[in-house]
Amino acid sequence: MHEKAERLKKAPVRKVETSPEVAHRVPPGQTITERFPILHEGEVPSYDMSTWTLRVFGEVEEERVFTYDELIALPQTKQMNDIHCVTRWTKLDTEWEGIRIADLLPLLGVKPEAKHVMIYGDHDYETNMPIEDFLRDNVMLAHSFDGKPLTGKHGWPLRLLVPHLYFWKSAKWIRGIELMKEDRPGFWERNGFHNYADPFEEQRFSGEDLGLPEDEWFHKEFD
Ligand SMILES: Nc1nc2c(c(=O)[nH]1)N[C@H]1C(S)=C(S)[C@@H](COP(=O)(O)O)O[C@H]1N2
Ligand SMILES: [Mo]
Repeated sequence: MHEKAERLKKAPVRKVETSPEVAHRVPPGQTITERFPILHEGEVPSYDMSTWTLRVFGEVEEERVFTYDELIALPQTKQMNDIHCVTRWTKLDTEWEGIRIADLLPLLGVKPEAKHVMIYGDHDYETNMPIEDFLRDNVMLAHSFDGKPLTGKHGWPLRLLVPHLYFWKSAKWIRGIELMKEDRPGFWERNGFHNYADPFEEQRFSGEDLGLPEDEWFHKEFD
């Protein structure tokens, strides 16, 4: 098992009071933060936007390679939602703008055989989910946070946003979307983390029962 999953299981939980008005929005075992912690593997990538592309392929009628300008020309949506990281922080009322997956995918013609998706982000990041989750109303390719373009550390130029699953499913620096007949585990899903990852069900880990994750995010870089 990946050492991150092992470490999280053994660590203590930081207890912070949650006010009663928002308690129903905070999944079990989570702590609210005003910060925006930064978590990823590897270096923040840099891009030449004249050559940057997003490839959508697999079980679609017509595969497409989108430039950034083509995506920005599509209908844009603003939304507010909460986000929940498996390292136990929850951030309420985060504001995003981008292109809804439900507006994008129909342009290619999704084949009925498409049941799952694999998301590809730099560098070699992969994460998977069922297609009905991917097509939910508030799942988007986000380019802005809090009214401003995403910072490099948070996924500029484009990241996935999947509010109803733990935040590792929200791949930063997204470059590809594969529609698949069969499910396949992504990076963290192969390394001790849950395949589906519903925060309200506390689906943190695969295999054994839940341990007590640490509050390691508290010491991470944030903005
Ligand atoms: N490409 C890529 N996307 C990624 C990751 C990564 O390592 N690479 N880490 C994931 C994890 S584990 C989390 S918790 C969130 C963190 O996003 P943030 O840094 O904007 O808070 O990004 C997710 N997306
Ligand atoms: Mo994470």
